[in-house]
Amino acid sequence: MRKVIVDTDTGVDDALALLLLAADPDVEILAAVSVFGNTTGERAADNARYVLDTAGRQDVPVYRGSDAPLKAELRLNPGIHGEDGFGNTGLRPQISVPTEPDGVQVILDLVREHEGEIDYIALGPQTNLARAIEIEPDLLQKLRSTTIVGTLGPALYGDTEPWADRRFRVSRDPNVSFDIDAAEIVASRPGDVTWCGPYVTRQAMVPEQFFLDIAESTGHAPAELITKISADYAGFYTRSYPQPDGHRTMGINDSLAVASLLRPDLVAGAVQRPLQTFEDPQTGDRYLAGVHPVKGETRPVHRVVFDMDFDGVLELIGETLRRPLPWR
Ligand SMILES: [Ca+2]
Repeated sequence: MRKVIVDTDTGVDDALALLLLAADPDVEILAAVSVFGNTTGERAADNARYVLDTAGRQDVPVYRGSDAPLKAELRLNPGIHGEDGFGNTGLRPQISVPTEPDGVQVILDLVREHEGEIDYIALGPQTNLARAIEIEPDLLQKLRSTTIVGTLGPALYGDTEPWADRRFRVSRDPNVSFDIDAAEIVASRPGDVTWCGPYVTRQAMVPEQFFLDIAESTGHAPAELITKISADYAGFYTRSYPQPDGHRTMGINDSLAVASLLRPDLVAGAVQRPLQTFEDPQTGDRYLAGVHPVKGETRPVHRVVFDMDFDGVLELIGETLRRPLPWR
């Protein structure tokens, strides 16, 4: 069994990613820990609880992690996942996730207990990881692996302004932008770390109809949950990324990172790079990207994914949502 900690700012694509983990018979989710991002930390925790309950996984514990960035001001954007992270559907679990124990302490305790055995997957800002690293500087080396949704991707040789590269303009990198200080802390530590950012994930647009068809043909609660919470979300994606035939579409960002962990064969391209932050002088936005090593490089090297087998990921999602409950 693969032991996993999932760190989530539970919005729509996080919900789908959580379902992939919850359905996998080879995955033991030791804990889901919330982080602010797509919504408040409080709602992120309750949404994770709701997703796991919907999947019949009441056995998976959810904890409250960080509610704000390390130093930066908390600025949420309700325009994509809604105020509640669930497309303003107002869905909530029967019992809200309590504020205690502190999710970061839970992470530290679990890593101590299962040193070298845990695959950590961060679907939101890297704040929980950074706070845990501040207490346990070798945290990443004590994890079996760390997979993070973030970075602009690997910069090309000689790129000194990655945001000027058209490839990077497909999207911003919300998770890193929310808490660049946390991202820098994580990027500065050695470990088996994989970054899978919007440069990859925004290539994977899925027609909303894909989910509607599965929900309608199976009537399974997890598939129905995704269609319920994604109506506004698909509206945002359809406006932002108009499709040639006008069909409604949506991103599945966090699922790609989960797929890269569960199904490494679906990673079509990745490089080992040190990471560096850049500041866009026009907007003041700061970004993290994998860069070519310099002579006598001393920075730790992490893995940056730049391509995936998107059809394979979609197949994995389809299989998962068509699989009848119970998943345990
Ligand atoms: Ca997320």
